[in-house]
Amino acid sequence: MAESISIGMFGPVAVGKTSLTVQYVSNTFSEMHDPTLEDYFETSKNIDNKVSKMTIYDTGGQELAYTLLNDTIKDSEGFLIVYSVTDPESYEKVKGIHSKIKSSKEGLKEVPIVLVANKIDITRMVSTEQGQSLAKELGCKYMETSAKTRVNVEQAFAEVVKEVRRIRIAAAAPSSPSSPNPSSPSSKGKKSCKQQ
Ligand SMILES: Nc1nc2c(ncn2[C@@H]2O[C@H](COP(=O)(O)OP(=O)(O)O)[C@@H](O)[C@H]2O)c(=O)[nH]1
Ligand SMILES: [Mg+2]
Repeated sequence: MAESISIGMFGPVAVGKTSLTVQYVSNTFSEMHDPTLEDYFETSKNIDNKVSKMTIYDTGGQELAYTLLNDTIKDSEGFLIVYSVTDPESYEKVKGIHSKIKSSKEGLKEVPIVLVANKIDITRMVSTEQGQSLAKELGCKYMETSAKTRVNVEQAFAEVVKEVRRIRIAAAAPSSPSSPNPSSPSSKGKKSCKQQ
């Protein structure tokens, strides 16, 4: 039976959120940029031999319109936080976006989040090491992509689906043997989204 997963695309403006989504869903790329475009996309993908019916919410140019972002955060189970390796300012904004998502999902032990460094087909101003260390600090998976050449686009979305699955299983079996503390299900403390 197919599973349903909703994914939110977050990140500053012009980093490639729409391009990654459109490349993933329709195998196309456009040089055109409409910063206000806001939409959701539906697709079915086979990931690790299991079909996932995905709804992908693409956030637009309303970086500061937090009520709108809040609604999308609530509707999403997994998240891609995207920055551009050509734009150090976008890298600097990741932490704020991450904490916004985490605080909206405060009741959850873990949140499936993948940090995505996009536009690796052009000259870099943010290194792989910077990306990896930020992902480690935030407790997220890390992927480097190009929405233009399709490098790692499938993999980035597959990674968040795998995180959603892992965390669903962990939440359904709170007292599994891998859990070091049997009383942990009742603890309401905030945890990082993924222990590396
Ligand atoms: N070279 C290159 N350009 C990209 C890439 N991803 C997006 N772009 C371009 O960057 C601009 C902004 O992309 P868009 O997807 O609209 O960004 P958004 O505001 O985050 O949704 C557009 O002109 C895209 O064509 C990429 O991986 N490589
Ligand atoms: Mg967009």
